[in-house]
Amino acid sequence: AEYDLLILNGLVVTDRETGEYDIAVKNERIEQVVPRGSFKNATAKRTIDAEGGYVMPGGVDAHVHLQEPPLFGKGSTADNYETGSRSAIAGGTTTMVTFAPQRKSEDSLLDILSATHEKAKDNCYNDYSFHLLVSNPSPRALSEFKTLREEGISSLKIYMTYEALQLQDGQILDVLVEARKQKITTMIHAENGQVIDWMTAQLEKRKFFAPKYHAIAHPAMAENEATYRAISFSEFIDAPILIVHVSNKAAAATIKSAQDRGLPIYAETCPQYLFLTRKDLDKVGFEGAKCVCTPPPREGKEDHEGIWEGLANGTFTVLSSDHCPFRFDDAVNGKKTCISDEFPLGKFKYIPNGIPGIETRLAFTLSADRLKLNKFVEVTSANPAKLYGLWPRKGGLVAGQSDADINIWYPPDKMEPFALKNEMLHHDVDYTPFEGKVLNQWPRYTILRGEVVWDRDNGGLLGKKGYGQFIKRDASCLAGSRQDGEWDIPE
Ligand code: DUC
Ligand code: ZN
Ligand code: ZN
Repeated sequence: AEYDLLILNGLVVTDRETGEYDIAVKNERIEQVVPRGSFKNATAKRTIDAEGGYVMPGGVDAHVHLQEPPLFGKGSTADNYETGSRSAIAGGTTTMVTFAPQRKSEDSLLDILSATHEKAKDNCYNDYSFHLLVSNPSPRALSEFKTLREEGISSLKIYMTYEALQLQDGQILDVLVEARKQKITTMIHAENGQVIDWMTAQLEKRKFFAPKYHAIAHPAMAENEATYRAISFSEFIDAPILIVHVSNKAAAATIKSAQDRGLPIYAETCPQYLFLTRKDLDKVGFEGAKCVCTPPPREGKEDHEGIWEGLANGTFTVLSSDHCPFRFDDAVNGKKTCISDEFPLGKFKYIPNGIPGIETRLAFTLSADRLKLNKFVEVTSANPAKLYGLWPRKGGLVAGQSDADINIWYPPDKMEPFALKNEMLHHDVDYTPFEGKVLNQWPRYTILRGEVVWDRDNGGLLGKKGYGQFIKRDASCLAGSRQDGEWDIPE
C-alpha cells in the first residue's frame, strides 16, 4: 500500500486553520494534508472515515505528576508511568511532560534525570519528556543545566511554597540567571509559602481542621503577591518564565499587564479552575478532600469567567491538567493519611494536594464549548509543544514534519451526552472529583505515530505499554529573553 493510514471526511482543526481536509500517514509521520476527496485513487493499509468529526493534533499535557514521593502533604502520587500514560492515551493526550523531582537532600540533577528515565522506560503508552523540578539549586545542580539541555531537557520547575520544595528569593534569582544562559524556560509555582503557613497556624489555633479550610489557608492574595514577585524577578534577570496553574482573575490580570509590556511571561491554567469552586471542598465528612488541590478552586462564576476570558485573550499560553493523583480511601499513601483517632475528619494541612485529570482535560474543555476550536487546539496542543520545544514534531499536523499524533472526535450528532463515572477512566485512582459531570464529547480515535491506540467503540484501549518514546526537546520557539548573552550587574 502507498500509505499506512488515510483519514477521510474529517473537519481538520489546527491552531491556525479549520477545513475539510483528508490526511495521509506514512512511517509514523503526517505525509499529506489535502482538500477532501483528493485521495480517490490512493491505497492504504487502513482507512478511517471521520464522518465529519473534528480531526485535531493529539493533546500535549505539559503538567503531569507521576510516581512522585510525598512532596505536597503526606501521601505519594497514585499513578505510575504505566497507569498515568494509559489514562492519558484514553483521553487523547499523545504527549505528556512529567516532573523529575529533586529533593532538597539531593544534589545532582543528572542523577534525578536518569532515575526518572528508569521509571518511564518501557512503561509508557504515550510519548513523553520531563521537566526537572529543582528544589536544591546547589552549585553542582546549576552547573548541570548545560548538560540537561544536551540531554533534551529545556524546562524546569521551581516552587515559592511547600517546605519540601520552596526556594528563597535569592535561589530563584540563581536559577533564572543560569536558565537564561542555557535557554531553559522556568516554570514557577507562585504562592507565598510564609503567608500559607501563617494562615494555616491561624486556622489551627481556632481548631479549624476540615478539608474546606485548605481553601482559606491558600488565599488568592498569596498567589497574587507571588505572581507579581515572580514576574518582577523574571523582568530583572530578563529570563522567560511560565506561571503554572493560575487560579484566579486577579492573578490573570497581573500577568496580562506584564505581557502587555512585552515581557516573556507565559501562563498556564487547568480545568479545575474552570469547573470547580471552593464549595466543592465543603462537603459532609471528609469528602471535600477529593477536591483539595493547590492553588484551591476559587470563589465561583467570577473567577471562572476570568479564566475563560484569559484563555480567549491569550493571557494563558497553555491549558494543562496538573494531574497529581492521590487515592482517597488509602490511609497509607492517599488523602486519608491525615486522619487519626484524634482528628477523625483529618487535618487539612496534611492532605496531599492534587487531583487526577490527565484523561478528562480535553473532553471537559471541548464539551464546555467556550473556546473557538483553533484556540482549543492552541492551548491544549500547539502552544505546549511550542513553549516546551516539541514543535512542529508535536502539537501540529504539518505535512512532512509532524508525527502522526491525531485525535478524531465524534461528529456532533453521533454522540449521546453521558455522565462521567470513575470506572470509565484508566488511571489508578479510586475516584474522580468530577463524578457525574455530563459530557458531550470524548475522543473517538486516538492515533500515536500512526498507530490507533484508542478506539472508543471497538476495543477501547489498543495501545501497548512501551510504545511511548522519550522525546528530546529543543529550546522554546516562543519569545525568550529580550537581550542576548548572560545576565550581568546593570550599568
Ligand atoms: N502544585 C502542583 O503543581 N501540583 C500539585 C500540587 C501543587 O501544589
Ligand atoms: Zn504547583
Ligand atoms: Zn503540579
